[in-house]
Amino acid sequence: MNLFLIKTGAGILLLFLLLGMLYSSVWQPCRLPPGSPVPGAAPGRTDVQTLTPWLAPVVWEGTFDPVVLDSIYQAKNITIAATVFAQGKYIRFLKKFLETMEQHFFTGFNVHVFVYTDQPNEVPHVKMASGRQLTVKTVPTVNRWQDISASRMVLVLALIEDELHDYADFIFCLDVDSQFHGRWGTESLGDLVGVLHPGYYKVDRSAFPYERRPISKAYMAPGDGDFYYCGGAFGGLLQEVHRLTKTCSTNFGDDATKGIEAAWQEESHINRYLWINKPSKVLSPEYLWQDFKPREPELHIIRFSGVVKNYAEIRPNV
Ligand code: UD2
Repeated sequence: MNLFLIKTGAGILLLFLLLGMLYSSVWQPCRLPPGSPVPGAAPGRTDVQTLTPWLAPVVWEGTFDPVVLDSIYQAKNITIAATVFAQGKYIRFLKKFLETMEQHFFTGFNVHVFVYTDQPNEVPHVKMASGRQLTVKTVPTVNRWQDISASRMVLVLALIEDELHDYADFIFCLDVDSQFHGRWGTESLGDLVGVLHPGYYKVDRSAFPYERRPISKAYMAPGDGDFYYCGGAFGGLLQEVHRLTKTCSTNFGDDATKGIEAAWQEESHINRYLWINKPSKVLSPEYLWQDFKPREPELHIIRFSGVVKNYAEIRPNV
């Protein structure tokens, strides 16, 4: 009897051993050995900061796989809105902006561009691919460039509230005196997205041109701040950009009632906002370079860049 039990036990043990061996021989090839890259993984970068201290990615060429990202967002059938202001002599920049945007900005996705101008008849006709459209918004002529730059917040806020909330998912607000040179796509999407200013990403924080007067709502005390973000490009989810534009336009208005204007108008308010409300994604200066700057070695691609301009000639005031 005892011998029978021993034999049965050994038989069951052998059966389990055999099943275990069969399982591992069948499934082992499907497991990734330790350290294996995820399919489609980008090589990554070690020469630049690719993660903020609050764990937001800093997007540089080589840190993402565009094919993987596009397939994720294509399945969601998203719509991206973009705003651009072309008032006064800045209308001259619009054609190249729109033409290059068509080539590089979210190609293959639903895009709705809103052009704000005081010269609607001068808006160039640029052929757009299916799923992409342009709407012209006529605004009054303004005679101070500072007011044009700053009024964008109020108008973008109104656009989100009045028109976009029904159908757009993300929005980007961009300067018109710029051109696209390379892909600007789904890798840039995030809840709240700021772009590192090309003039300050290698500069000590103490030299950032934040608003330093405590009376201003854009005030940044010495030691405050993470990065210096540019005013010429920012974006994110509709509801996040709604919060940003609402806060910044209210703060800008509060400053105006006290008779002050922040050092860099809405850019100063954006910087204060993004210090308190950390962006979930930070775009490298690839996403807003400046043509007058020599190219730096860490810049493997320039996606969007401000053209060289003569301020004295194009601005309505000095
Ligand atoms: C910086 C910022 C800009 C804004 C400004 C502070 C970048 C690259 N640029 O650029 O976004 O924060 O500082 O106010 O970060 N505009 C017109 N007509 C005008 C003047 C301005 O349409 O007569 C619009 C246009 O879309 C232009 C934008 O306002 O791109 C910003 O004006 P800017 O380019 O003169 O500002 P700038 O170069 O000082």
